[in-house]
Amino acid sequence: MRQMSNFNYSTNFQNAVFPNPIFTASGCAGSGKELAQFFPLGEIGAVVTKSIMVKARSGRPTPRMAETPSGMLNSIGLQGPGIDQFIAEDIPFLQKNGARIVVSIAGESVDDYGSLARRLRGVPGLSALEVNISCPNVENRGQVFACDPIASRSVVEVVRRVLGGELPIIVKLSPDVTDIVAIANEVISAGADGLALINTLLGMVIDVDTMRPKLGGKTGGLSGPAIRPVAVRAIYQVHQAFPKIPILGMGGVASGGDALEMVLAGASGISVGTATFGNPNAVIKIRDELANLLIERGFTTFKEAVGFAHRSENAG
Ligand code: RRO
Repeated sequence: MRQMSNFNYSTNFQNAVFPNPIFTASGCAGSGKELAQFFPLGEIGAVVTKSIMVKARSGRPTPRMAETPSGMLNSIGLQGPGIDQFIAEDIPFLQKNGARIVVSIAGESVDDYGSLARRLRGVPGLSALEVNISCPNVENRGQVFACDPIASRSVVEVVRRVLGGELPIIVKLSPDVTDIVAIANEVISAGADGLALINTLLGMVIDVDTMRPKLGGKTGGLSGPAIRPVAVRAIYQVHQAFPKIPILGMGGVASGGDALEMVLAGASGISVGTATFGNPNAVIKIRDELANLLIERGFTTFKEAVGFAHRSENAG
């Protein structure tokens, strides 16, 4: 990186401060064990853990992945060890490895989210909570809280009530809605400190030889470069409506240029997910590329660049 010493790369989500804005994306790096073989976890902004539920869960039938043009479908179905084992094993591992930790939670009911927040209250070493209300791989669409403004509000209200002001709450929204700004408005007024934009889009692939869906769960979440323009649009719209609410942007970021696009649209942090499957060092590569691009463009702090596309539009 060029002249990094004069460049302030730090970002924050409410009172959680990160030395740089490049995070893992929930679900794409587990609890960091695999990535820790490639780089010290403390070198990235934060590890966002795979969304954890109250109980252990084995997930959906295989196959659980399918390649698509410029992307992939996943149909994992919230596989995980459950909150107790996660707190006992995964958090201590991340702490020992110097990671800043954003814990992602997911539930089948509003009560589940309350229970998860209660279990996490007082756990040391956490930077923030990601409240995932937008997993597409659930048994019915009624469980995709983020598609319904009232359900979205109820989840965030309960988490806020349980946590008080203990941790910043970042709520993860779905792009599969008519008006993402309306959902953002509900969760912000219910107490969200930040938003994670976007989860995967619901998709499907049919194998023309077997003439059946390729995924065991039939449908899956579409990620990768194919969805990046959808993510940039969502970030831009939400930042325009709520310029003070920090956004963790994600969806097909594979280079510093891709990350810069999201920052200019209004993201205060960037999660890298699908790119990690092809290159386990993608998060580090993107961290360095983005810093260089910002320095080349004359920025002395990362924060000056957040939402710049809106400002230049106004100026022009
Ligand atoms: O576990 C999954 O299948 C999954 C989740 Br929780 C999510 O939020 N997004 C996604 O694409 N897959």
